[in-house]
Amino acid sequence: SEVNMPKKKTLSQTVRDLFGQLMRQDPSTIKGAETLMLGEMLTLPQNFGNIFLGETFSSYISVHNDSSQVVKDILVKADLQTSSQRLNLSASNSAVAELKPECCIDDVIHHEVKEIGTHILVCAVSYTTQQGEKLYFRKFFKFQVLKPLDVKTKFYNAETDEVFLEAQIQNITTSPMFMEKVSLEPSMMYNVTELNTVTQADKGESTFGKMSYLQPMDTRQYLYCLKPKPEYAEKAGIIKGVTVIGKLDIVWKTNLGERGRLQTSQLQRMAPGYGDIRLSLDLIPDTVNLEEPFDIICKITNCSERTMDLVLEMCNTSSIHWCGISGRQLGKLSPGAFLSLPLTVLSSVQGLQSISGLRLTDTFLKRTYEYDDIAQVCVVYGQQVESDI
Ligand SMILES: *[C@@H]1O[C@H](CO)[C@@H](O)[C@H](O)[C@H]1NC(C)=O
Ligand SMILES: *[C@@H]1O[C@H](CO)[C@@H](O)[C@H](O)[C@H]1NC(C)=O
Ligand SMILES: *[C@@H]1O[C@H](CO)[C@@H](O)[C@H](O)[C@H]1NC(C)=O
Ligand SMILES: *[C@@H]1O[C@H](CO)[C@@H](O)[C@H](O)[C@H]1NC(C)=O
Ligand SMILES: *[C@@H]1O[C@H](CO)[C@@H](O)[C@H](O)[C@H]1NC(C)=O
Ligand SMILES: CC(=O)N[C@H]1CO[C@H](CO)[C@@H](O)[C@@H]1O
Repeated sequence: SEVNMPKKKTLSQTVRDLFGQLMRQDPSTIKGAETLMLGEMLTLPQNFGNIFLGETFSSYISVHNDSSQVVKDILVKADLQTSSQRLNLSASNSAVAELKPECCIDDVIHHEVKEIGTHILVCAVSYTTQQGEKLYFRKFFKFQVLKPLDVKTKFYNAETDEVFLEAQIQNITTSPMFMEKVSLEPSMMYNVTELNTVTQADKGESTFGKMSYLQPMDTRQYLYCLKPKPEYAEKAGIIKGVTVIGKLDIVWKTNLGERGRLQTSQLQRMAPGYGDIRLSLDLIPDTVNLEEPFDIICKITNCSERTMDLVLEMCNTSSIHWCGISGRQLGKLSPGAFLSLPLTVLSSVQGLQSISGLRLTDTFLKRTYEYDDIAQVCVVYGQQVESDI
């Protein structure tokens, strides 16, 4: 008896012609390679080729009677041994009553690979001969599951409560790969905007162009903007510690059109520490005139659990000058509540200037909180700047 191992695909002549034609049109194909690759493909059976994490491993198992005898009670088992577990891939547990000479038992097994490293497909066949002898044999087929992509993520906290997520996805395979989908499924706290199209409005062309191929070892950066949903936005100022942002969902296809899919685990972000009192800017112009006062709106959020009595001081820096009275009392703020404070400021120096020098003092504990580099503004000389903020 014999187990004839996987024939990945059987291609009819028409399909081969069509394939060759498509290969010639495919920009990732090297000239003349279409026949070469087809040749390789048709000799695949002894070799599984590459299998990547997230793809579905499929195999055709055929048990054929090479003998001149009818055999009985044939049981075929297919197990997949990974480094951590043994999986049962058999479709059924029932034995086939008899197998006549030249006949086969056919089975197709599927398994979505979820582990990297060495996998061994173990096919075990037991049967009974006409003489009543119970026989058993096994065949092993070893293959490697490789990691297809390398994913790195970075978070950027905006001055508003928005969070920007940059996902770097690198093709680390040696086979052509077509990126079908890369999306972010946000956690329930956030709404997401994908920033990977040239024009946002019409969800137009991808920033990566029409071709969704990754060049060798190339990395692509996908960008997402996450906004806390209204019901969470108020609390955003007082969220402390780790928050769940969401997970990335990546779908690709390899050269035979097999689809692979990977989801990252929940991405987590350490919320920036705001201390007891958070000061952020709600409104600030981009560009202002030199030595001309401009208005900003500060937002002061109570992130504390204790009673405070706050006094606002405004300290001039070498370039930033605060207009108005320093040392003013701010009213009462319940926990999580915020206060909008319009302030006027001017810059005596040109260029990109940091808004700095705000001090909040808690008169109970006599503790002063310093707020420097809150935001930046571009200061220009003599030009008429539109002062809509
Ligand atoms: C393997 O799975 C099949 C289908 O779910 C089941 O019928 C069979 O009993 C299982 N075999 C073993 C050894 O668990
Ligand atoms: C966020 O998503 C919810 C639905 O999940 C929607 O009702 C709401 O308008 C969205 N908010 C923004 C700012 O897009
Ligand atoms: C992916 O990268 C490998 C080398 O790292 C390269 O050989 C292969 O062609 C790349 N795939 C695509 C679709 O660019
Ligand atoms: C912030 O909230 C706490 C808790 O209620 C309160 O005791 C404290 O006075 C508030 N701080 C300010 C500055 O209003
Ligand atoms: C800060 O600068 C402004 C504008 O030049 C000026 O009116 C104010 O007196 C300065 N404050 C201090 C404390 O020097
Ligand atoms: C009786 C009969 O045809 N037996 C066949 C079982 O299969 C082997 C291999 O194909 C043949 O050689 C036998 O003749």
